[in-house]
Amino acid sequence: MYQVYPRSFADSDGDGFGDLRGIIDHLDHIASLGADVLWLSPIFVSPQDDNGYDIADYQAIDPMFGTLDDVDELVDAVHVRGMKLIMDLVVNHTSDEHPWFQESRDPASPKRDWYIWRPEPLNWGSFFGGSAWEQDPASGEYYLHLFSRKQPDLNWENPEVRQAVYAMMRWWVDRGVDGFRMDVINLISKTWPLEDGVQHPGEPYSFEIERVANGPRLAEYLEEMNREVGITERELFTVGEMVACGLDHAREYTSREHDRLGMVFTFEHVSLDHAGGKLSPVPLHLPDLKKNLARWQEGLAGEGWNSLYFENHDQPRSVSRFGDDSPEHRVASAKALATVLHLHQGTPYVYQGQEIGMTNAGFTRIDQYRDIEALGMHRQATEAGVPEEQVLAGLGAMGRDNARTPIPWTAEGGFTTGTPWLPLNATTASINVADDVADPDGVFEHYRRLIALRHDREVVQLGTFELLLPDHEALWVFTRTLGDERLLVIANMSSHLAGVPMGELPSIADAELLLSSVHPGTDLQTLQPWEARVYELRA
Ligand code: ISL
Repeated sequence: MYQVYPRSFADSDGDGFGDLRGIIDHLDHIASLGADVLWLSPIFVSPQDDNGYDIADYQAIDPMFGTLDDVDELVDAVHVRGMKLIMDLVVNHTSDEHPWFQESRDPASPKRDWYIWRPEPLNWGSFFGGSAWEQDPASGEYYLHLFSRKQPDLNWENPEVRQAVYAMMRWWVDRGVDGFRMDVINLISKTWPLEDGVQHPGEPYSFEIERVANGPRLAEYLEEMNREVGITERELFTVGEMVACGLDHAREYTSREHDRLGMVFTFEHVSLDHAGGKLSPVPLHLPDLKKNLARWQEGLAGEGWNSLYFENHDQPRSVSRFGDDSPEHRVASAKALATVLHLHQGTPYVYQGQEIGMTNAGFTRIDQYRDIEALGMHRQATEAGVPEEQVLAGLGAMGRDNARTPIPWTAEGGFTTGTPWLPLNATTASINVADDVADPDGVFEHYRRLIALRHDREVVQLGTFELLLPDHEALWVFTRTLGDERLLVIANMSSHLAGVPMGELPSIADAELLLSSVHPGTDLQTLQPWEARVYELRA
């Protein structure tokens, strides 16, 4: 899967925002990587309060991105290249500017019940800071918005809402799209009756995610959606973004026994380094990450399907977060991270720019940020007395704009002829698509080989997984086994040399080296910084 975040991908008309024509012009970049599916973040009409995750018309394209004709052309261009195209389905909430919500504001309207209204607010906090309940002057009542106040939650209890969503999905499928990435889909069923949550002393709101996630009717809604849209029947691709989703939920919603979701997209592994809150990141303890992924590998084996990702438009750049983004180690660490991730079982996701090892934005002032989450967190934390340097350090490490800077196509930029909506990275002269793609030892070429290996070898797709040396602080070692095929993956996830305890690993005598992240030495006694190797072991 290759994810495109359209506003930052490629600008064809010089307005500073990426657009559909820009994607069409650069499709060969994605195809040459070997991607099978392209996921487009939202391109629909939107006030852009949350960069398009606040939709005012599901069946029209925001003029900043282009037209429906451009979408039709993109669908064809994707299909001609043997790929599939999936759309972002954002139906936990709409924009407050959606006509459905505008009608709903009138208590006498038949659409009043399409959203969630109460005479008095509950004590719930929203994901973006502040209360999750907003008073509407039209009636004096409060509506629920789990995200910004411009993202009112739809009331999925109402069958008309569900049918309207399914009709919209069918319309897109008839237009040629191959499936959907479903935004926070496990929030659509709430636990009724809605009640105040437990509030911790000193905290302005309650944040009990279990009141709003994985509600009692979720399975029913997903099965109904599957039936009504013909998801299984038409072999459509679905991935459900699931916050607060553990292994049990993942199994429940992706097991082949039911027609619910094709796969989940989960968060445990990207929460390990900010357990105390996104603004207080702690250094990653490698064994935690290895063991977490291993637990999901074992827990879903034969019983569900997971997405494999280190980056998307909500996460910082992985080479800055889990790797080493210094000039000396950036390329090798990007390749080592790619190697371990792509050799797990599941569907690997490459987020635009990851394939050339892009780094974090490097912002140091709040006026450089555009993201509603970053601005909200900054306001809330500084009001609560957190020193500004601390807030900026947190955002610098974890803020969502880190991954939203425009793609540097060339050393000069090449994203737009105008002024980009968010500055390009200061490193563009040295980290850009043209230079990386031309380098046979570049990050792109390494991703291309990993993807080719997965396409060629069933053991990568389906082999069972075993983590070795789970507590080792620098080495990430595992095997994949299918019948008599067996792969050994061994990576030094540190910026120093690492000795390998050969006696504790399967013998690599006669093994074939399939891939490595740096030019390998002759033996395996000592690995270079960020050296990752994939061996095929003899049975
Ligand atoms: O990134 C996050 C984890 O801290 C959350 O901010 C994020 O909002 C959450 O993971 C859900 O994400 C999805 O829904 C949001 C939208 O802002 C995100 O971009 C989207 O991926 C609301 O639609």
